[in-house]
Amino acid sequence: MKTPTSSPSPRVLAALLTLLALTTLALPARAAQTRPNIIIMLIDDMGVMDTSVPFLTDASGQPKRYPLNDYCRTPNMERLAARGIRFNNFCAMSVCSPTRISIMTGQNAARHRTTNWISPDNNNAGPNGPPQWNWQGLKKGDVTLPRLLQTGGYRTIHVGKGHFGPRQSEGADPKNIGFDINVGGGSIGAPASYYGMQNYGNAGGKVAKQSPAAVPHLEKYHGTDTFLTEALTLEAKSHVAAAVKDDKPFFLYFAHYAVHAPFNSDPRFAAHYQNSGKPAQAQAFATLIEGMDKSLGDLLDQLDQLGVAENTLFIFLGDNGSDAPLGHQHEVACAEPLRGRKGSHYEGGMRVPFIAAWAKPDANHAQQKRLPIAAGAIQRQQAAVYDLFPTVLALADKPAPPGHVVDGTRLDSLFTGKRDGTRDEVFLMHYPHAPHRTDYFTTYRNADWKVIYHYFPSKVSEDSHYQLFNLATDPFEQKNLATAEPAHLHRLMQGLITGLEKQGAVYPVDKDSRAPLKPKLP
Ligand SMILES: [Ca+2]
Repeated sequence: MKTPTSSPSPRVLAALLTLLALTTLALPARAAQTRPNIIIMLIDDMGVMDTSVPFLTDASGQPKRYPLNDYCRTPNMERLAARGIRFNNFCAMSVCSPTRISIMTGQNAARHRTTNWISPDNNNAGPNGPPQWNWQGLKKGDVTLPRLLQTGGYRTIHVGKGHFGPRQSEGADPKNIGFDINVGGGSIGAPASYYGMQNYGNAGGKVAKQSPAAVPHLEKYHGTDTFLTEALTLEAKSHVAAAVKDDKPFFLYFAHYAVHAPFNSDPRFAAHYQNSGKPAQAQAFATLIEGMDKSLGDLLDQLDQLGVAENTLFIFLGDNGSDAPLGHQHEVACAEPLRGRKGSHYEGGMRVPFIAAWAKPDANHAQQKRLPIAAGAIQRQQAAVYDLFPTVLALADKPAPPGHVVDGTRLDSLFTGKRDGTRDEVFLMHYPHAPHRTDYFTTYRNADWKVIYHYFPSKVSEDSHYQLFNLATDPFEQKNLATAEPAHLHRLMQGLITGLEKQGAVYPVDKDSRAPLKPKLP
């Protein structure tokens, strides 16, 4: 009887050794050093006013401070803004998942059809939402930014909130969409708790019951005083250090759970706001902002220490308008002086901070010559979240496959601080869902003008399908011109309707017949 053995025969061993030698020879020598590293740091529910960096400008284009700029403390954003360019007209979708999938695919939400945040356990189209909307989010075979960078030789690192698909779906695991590493990402859109002493919502120790919104993978911080933002920062730094040690170019998608609700006060920063006179929730929100900013600073310090800052493109942005708990959702309060808040159809719902910088500017560096970025500058031209995809891929020399439609355009020329007259100044935001702060609407911006189409007129829409604003003369949306400017209204509505059709949008449905309700011309 033959004795079973697990050792390979000498012939198999020799073949394996030959294969190993060939594989090693085939690797381009020191390829890693010629590729720039890329970091996208995405802050949840952070609006353009939630920072001490003034983004808005006065009539002459100079930065103008407002009271929120003096309330918030973000010294490391100030540091990053001094190294690069910030945009004051950068648009995101009005809620989480649509923006995140636009960053991953380069497509507008009307096209990828994840037009609402993804509720992990129930299809949240809304009572009259389109049944064909993409609740499932991203799938394994989809063309994504991390997948393309992964096949281009990058180590792709996901740290923080995913929110790309419902529970048990492929998109629930960032590793299914092109990330080599995933720390903290799943289907949840908000953490059960920011506190390590509460195990971030996981059972065990002081927490008896597992929360459906428990943050995964951070067991080593359970039962400690480590705030969630800090735990994720330590993990991000550790994976960046490992990539540099292995001489691998890296793509870090660092999507903080901060500053999304629950508004858990971060004890490290609470004293800074206790005499502010603001409500407790607003003070807690400010501590989440400051903790996020410390994280940014720690990461910048680490890039310096590792000696890779000159070769690292750093993109910082928010995923939708502010959720600061400071006042009424449709008034000038939460994102003052902008009107509205996360989820609403006003600018406060979709205007986000955006900064692009080389982590350490050096005009003579080879990669920085390929993508020059003005330092300390403000870009006032409009851009949006889907523009990141083509910009990053061009820098990484990894074009998207020809069959993949991209709505974004490269930001290279805007990064130099100049105006680009060839660029469309159009932003289409489609939200065919309810319930949220505004239900069932589409907004369309073209240069100075902005129209909002409301599928079901209500008090919020001033009892009309249409609202029209001129953002050049009325940036805070106080004067609805829908009646006074019929020609502009017609032109803008034409653009909105054409845009939705071109992108294959799906529409809310009629209450009775369930037929799709397409927007109507006035
Ligand atoms: Ca969000």
